[in-house]
Amino acid sequence: MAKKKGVIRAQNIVIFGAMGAGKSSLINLIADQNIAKTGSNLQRCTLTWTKYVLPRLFNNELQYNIFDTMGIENPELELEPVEYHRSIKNASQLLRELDECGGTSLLVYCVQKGRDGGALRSNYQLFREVLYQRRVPVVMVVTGLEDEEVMEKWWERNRTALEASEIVVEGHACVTTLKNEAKYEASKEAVRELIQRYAAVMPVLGGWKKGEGRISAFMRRISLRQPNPEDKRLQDKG
Ligand SMILES: Nc1nc2c(ncn2[C@@H]2O[C@H](COP(=O)(O)OP(=O)(O)OP(=O)(O)O)[C@@H](O)[C@H]2O)c(=O)[nH]1
Ligand SMILES: [Mg+2]
Repeated sequence: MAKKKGVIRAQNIVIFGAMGAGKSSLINLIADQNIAKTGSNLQRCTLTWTKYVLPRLFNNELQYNIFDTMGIENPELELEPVEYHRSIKNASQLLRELDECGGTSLLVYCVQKGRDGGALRSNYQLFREVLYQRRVPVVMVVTGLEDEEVMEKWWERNRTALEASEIVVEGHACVTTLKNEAKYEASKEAVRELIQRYAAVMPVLGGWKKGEGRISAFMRRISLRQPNPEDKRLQDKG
């Protein structure tokens, strides 16, 4: 089929995870430049997002749009009604924007060593199951591993706990995002490879209109319930 002139083909990638997990640092690692603001951000999580456009990430004609999102930190704590409604509205706007950009190719779950906020499963469920009903591939990137002799060991120690929490991902990378670390280049390559390998060639539409009902049902469910016993603690605390 002939290419339409002037149309930029793009892949949309959504980074999600708890507050402070290293999502923005991960975007800087992928881009190999400081484009996303990092550091403590005291805003409450109401599912807002920032879109970063990377026109030439790989040696191909695709543009990569990376969406840096703010997930739900403590879903077990009751959300203020105004935050609850804002979260639902923001999530459906995110879906709408992703649909308008052509659909989503990959979900990247960002987790940081030693920071288990207890929302591990809820964040996964929200993005993987509620927004996309398991139709978009999901991978995990674990940050903060510069002190591990072999970063991959984190995965070996924690994979059982993740599986017990029913967090299943297609692929993973164990990394550090810190530029002055010796493992920085290897981390960048590992994450870039993960994106190339797992991003769906056919992007998936979230159906934002239908999405609103699903999102509000999920938010209602998590704001009413006690901590999820299936949300297993990761072994790493260091
Ligand atoms: N040691 C270490 N610190 C990291 C790493 N990645 C991120 N950090 C630090 O973790 C903190 C949070 O990183 P951010 O990238 O801002 O995390 P975020 O998920 O975007 O945070 P919010 O946007 O607030 O949800 C910062 O102080 C980062 O410097 C890493 O690989 N190693
Ligand atoms: Mg951030």
